[in-house]
Amino acid sequence: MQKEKILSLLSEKCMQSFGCDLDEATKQQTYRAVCLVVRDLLVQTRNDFCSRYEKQQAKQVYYMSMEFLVGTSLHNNLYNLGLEDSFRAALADLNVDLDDLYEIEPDAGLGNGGLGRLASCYMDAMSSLHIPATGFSLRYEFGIFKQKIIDGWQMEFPDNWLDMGDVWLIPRKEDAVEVKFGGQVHEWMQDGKLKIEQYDYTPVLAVPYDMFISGYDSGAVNKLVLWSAKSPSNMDMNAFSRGDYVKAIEQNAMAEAISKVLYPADDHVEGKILRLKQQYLFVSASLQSIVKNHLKHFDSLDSLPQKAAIHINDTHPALCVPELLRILLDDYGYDWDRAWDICQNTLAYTNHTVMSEALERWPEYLFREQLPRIYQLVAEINRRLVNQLNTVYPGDLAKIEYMAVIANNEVRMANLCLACCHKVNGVSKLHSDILKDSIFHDYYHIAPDKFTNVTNGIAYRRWLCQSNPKLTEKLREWIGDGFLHDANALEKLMKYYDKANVLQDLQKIKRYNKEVLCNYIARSNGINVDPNSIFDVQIKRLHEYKRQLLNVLHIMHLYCVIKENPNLDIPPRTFIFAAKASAGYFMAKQVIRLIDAVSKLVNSDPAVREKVKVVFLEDYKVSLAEIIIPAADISEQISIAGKEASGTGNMKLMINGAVTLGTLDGANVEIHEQVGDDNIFLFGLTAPEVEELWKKGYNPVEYYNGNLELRRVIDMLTSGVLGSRFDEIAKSLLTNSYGAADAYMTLADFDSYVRKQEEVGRTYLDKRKFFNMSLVNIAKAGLFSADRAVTEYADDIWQVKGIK
Ligand code: 26V
Repeated sequence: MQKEKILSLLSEKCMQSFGCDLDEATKQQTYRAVCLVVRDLLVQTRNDFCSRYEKQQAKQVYYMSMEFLVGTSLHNNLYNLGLEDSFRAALADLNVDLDDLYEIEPDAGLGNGGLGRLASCYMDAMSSLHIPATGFSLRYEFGIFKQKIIDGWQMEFPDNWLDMGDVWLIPRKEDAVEVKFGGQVHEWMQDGKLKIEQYDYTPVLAVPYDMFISGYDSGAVNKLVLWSAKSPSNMDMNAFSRGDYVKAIEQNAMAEAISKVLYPADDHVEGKILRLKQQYLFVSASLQSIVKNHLKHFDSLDSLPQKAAIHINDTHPALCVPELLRILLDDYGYDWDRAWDICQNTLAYTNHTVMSEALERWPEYLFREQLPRIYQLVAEINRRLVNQLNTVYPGDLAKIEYMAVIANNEVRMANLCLACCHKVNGVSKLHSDILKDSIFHDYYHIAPDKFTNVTNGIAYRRWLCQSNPKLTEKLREWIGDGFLHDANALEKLMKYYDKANVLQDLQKIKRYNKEVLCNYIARSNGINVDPNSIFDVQIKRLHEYKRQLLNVLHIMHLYCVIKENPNLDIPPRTFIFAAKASAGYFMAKQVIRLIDAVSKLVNSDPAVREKVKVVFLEDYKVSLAEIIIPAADISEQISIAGKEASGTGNMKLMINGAVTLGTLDGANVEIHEQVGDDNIFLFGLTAPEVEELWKKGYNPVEYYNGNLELRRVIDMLTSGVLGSRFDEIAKSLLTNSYGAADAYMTLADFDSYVRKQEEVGRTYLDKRKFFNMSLVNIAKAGLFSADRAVTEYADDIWQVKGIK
């Protein structure tokens, strides 16, 4: 597109939206005008795409997820449309730097971490692969909280993203649907058929907002539909007496509270009514709209499984099972067997965690009270399931109870999905094996064909091409443009494995990206960091199983070693952390406080700070990850083996040339398979060894007593040298007061980790060797593209095809 054309579109938009000329517009107005012009372009492409797939009566994917961690959209859309250069040039005429506009855009932080970002990566990939897809979620007014660290403590502040982020959303008020909460169920017979009606319920309106999702160099534009809760406005407020008026306003606020805020936790089920309401609102509204759309094009719901693949992203949308059943039975008069058959063949479920405290369960009374009709259906599903299990496992009450959907006064969402969906998958080989061998073993036994694996993938055009333009430019020079469409083509880089000039260029690019990050760190933390030091990066949610603590204990160990021997010859290191903790997660917040204390100790000690620096970057989010990742040398993936379902940060770091320092957990296993022993730093117990050690009886105190280096750092926690004491952390490692001591085996893996870190240091001294490793990591990262992952879902689970 010519820049003149762009300028005229921008002028028109500016006048239309703000009543001013483009050259008088503020930066914010220019930003909005640019977004609106881009949005119009997406609308046109989308219309063409829709008419093509509708004509072909193509099957569609409906991706249901409570979270989509979209991040920013302007850069991504311009890049995908191939319009970045022309917009940059047009804006330059107005003395506007496109990069300044990028900075204005807030992240759409509608997710907590890996699960939400994965959903967004998959939407991008489906658009790039021309697969017709709609994502469904909630339009949270407040996304994931903004994090500040004050005196070492994490503080949470509201994220008012809609202020500027609303430009990408198109409301469709006319398509609002009603969702019913509470009340009673009335059942009666009519013409020999059971009739059902819910009465005295509280209605809430769900209003859809569309966000368009572009694909790379693709004629396909899909959309994300975000539901916003509204109180039905058909009550005449003025007609109420004063008391009722206040009550009406109160009800208004209660209805609208449903989509107010994203739950900022990914670690612990709390059984809060509001979260159940969020889930039902978005599930019910989405299914109503899917059904309506289907009936616009086909004459009955019999063909739903042939035309719609509904995907349940973790258990959060598991209410899809009873809600689809309800629609088929109550609204369309299907009998149970036929309705169940349609549900089974339409629905599929992905599990994203084995942590039992994160597997969703609802108190039965609360579920029944809020969703009376849905409860009846879940109870009937459970009754039939238990009958069936009684024939497979006669008399094995313990097993049947373990597999039941309702037991111990709780409704278990994972079992609901397992009982119904035609496919269930884990997100890495190891994780899928653990599902089959352990947590879902009994379901695997009765339906082995249901279970499959799809190893996660990333939208690498965002994580490599957009966030690391220098590396991308060089890759195009070295291996051509093929990798822009096909990530496997990155493998061509292998032919330069030992080419000195290529390795030097890789080093220069890394150095450049490190300088960019240094500037960011100087601005945000006021710390000067040496871009020649090793950038050792651990960025992810803060969770005990991810073991940020192991990383910190090693830094404390380094501190001691340097204090002991100030002339120690080691390459300088910068340890970089970024992580949000769930607001109510005490231990996680203690670990942040510890990182903060260690960074103060280390960075202020003249004998140490030349060799080691520690930086905690506040407010980790997609757009911050995009700055950190291109600058990383070492990717810390150090969870206790068996607990990290996959990880996707590991993939983003790898494709940017960082070398993994990790355990054999999640997708690290496949990363290891790709790069081989020589291009990864592996340490620690394997998943079977962890199991074995639990069985044998794990006693962290033995490690503490048997390892002087370890003992020294654990003692530092309680000695006061860190400025304050960290008694709770020490206690959680050594004593059995709540749960097992050192439940994540940090002490067991400490020595192995420290020795591997020493090897990392030695290796880095040989730059050529290190950048050999870095090159192999980039070259072998193609497997982890979301295009590959989505293609596997499309072929094996959804049975959908891209549109020609
Ligand atoms: C769980 C819960 C529990 C109740 C409170 C709210 C809430 C919100 C989210 C979750 C899901 C946690 C699961 C999760 O995020 N898993 C991550 O999924 C990534 C994508 O598959 C994967 O790479 C990570 O290893 C996995 O931890």
